[in-house]
Amino acid sequence: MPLALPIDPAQILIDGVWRAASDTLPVEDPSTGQEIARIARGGAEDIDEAVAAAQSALGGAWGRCTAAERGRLLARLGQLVEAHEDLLTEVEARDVGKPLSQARADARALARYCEFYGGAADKVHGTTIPYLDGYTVYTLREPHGVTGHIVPWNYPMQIIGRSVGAALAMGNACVLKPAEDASLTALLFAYLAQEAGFPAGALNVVPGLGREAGAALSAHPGIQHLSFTGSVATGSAVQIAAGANVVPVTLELGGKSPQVVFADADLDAALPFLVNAGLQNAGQTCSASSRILVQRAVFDEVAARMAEAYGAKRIGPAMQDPGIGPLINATQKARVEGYLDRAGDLPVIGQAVPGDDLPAGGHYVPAMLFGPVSPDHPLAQEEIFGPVQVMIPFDTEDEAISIANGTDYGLVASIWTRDGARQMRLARALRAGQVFVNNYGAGGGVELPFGGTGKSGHGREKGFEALYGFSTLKTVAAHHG
Ligand code: TXE
Repeated sequence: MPLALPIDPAQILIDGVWRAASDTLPVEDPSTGQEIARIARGGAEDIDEAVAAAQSALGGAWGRCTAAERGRLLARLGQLVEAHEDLLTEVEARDVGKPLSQARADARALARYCEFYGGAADKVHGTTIPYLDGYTVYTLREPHGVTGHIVPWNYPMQIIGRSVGAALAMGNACVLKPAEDASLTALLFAYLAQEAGFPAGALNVVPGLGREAGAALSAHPGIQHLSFTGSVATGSAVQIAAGANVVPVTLELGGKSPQVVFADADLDAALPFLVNAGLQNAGQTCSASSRILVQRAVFDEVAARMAEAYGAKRIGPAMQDPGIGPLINATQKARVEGYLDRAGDLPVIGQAVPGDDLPAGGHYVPAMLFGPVSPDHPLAQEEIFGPVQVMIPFDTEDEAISIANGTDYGLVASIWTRDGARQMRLARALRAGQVFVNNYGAGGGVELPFGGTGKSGHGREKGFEALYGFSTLKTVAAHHG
């Protein structure tokens, strides 16, 4: 069934004008494999135009907006997102195969990002600095200028909210390149931004292939900041391209995030987080918890209870709102199946298997829980980005820390224990941008600064911290005698 949209999804938005690109790309529904729309295949010339439009917006109506006016526009945009929640939910479910209730959570998060950054826009202050006699010194937080945003397909609405929302709040003009597999809600967001009254050129959207529009944006000399979320390989290429122009880059590159369960933990509280943080969005979550470290005394009990939870999961088309939907595309399916092959004879603790009645063209894979798995096995080291978790036993606190920190990544970690001193020790010892104590936030937390260490990337988005990342600091030293 074709989608009913208020815009032509095959168009790009530059300088407040929707227009066609020279070519288009198909939009596939991952639940069925069927084409449901076409989007623009933007290229280098479109990116040139979008950057030029953003530059002129900074010198025009957008650049003249006060912080309070930017905040009001974002708040209005958040209300429009809220009012269009059903549309955004359905479009996301069809476009990326995300089960309806999970797509709805993303639409709500997008509205909340607009609300949060709308409220924050006029609350970013500079400081005064004591200096030499006869001087007054103060700092100003200023926009970078034109910011580029390369967004992946797994949480389009949330990632647009956290990066474009914060960038607009600080007065940057944005060029957004959504993923070729997930451009529809980005286009709807841009449409709603126009409806909210954002001046032309404040937000420009050019869908297209990563190697074309994405590469052109990351190498563009006219941008002053780039925000990228995606794979390590592409993130590294993007950073190198931006580096040639000395453009700062924020990279969020996923992870292999552990949950560490001690024998004294409240297992009833932990269980839903242990399972859902790994299976949410079919495991295609940067902060998915794909490693479950369990103290040996309770390993069997946790394994049995997780196996039961896996058995209760249903895999199905996104529009039926199952626990687990399809993967985004055939490439991702093949990638995950490759890891399942590499599992070899690893013991299977639990699983959920796609039924025979699912649409043949959908990208469904089984959800698999393996264990005990050695910490150095590829399934315990590499980001799989599918509904696959490994369980790893440990004996001592030191061993748990060493296993938890023993990958190239460092995005999120959690600790499950009732021992307060241990909570504090591990919160410091774990190598991660976010540590949760007796809970886990996969993808959530608009207010919480988020980002990684090691191969998980650098820079922080979300929360108030993002406003510093999307601005630059000027120090003014005035000599008045
Ligand atoms: O990512 P890419 P892919 C990881 C996850 C997944 C793997 C591959 O492990 O299995 O990456 O996914 C754009 N210059 N994550 O291939 O290529 C692309 O158009 C500039 C983790 O989809 O990184 C899209 O908009 N841009 C992750 C974005 O980069 C380029 C989320 C991400 O695509 C480009 C997604 C280029 N040369 C995947 N090539 C997370 N951190 O959550 C592609 N792009």
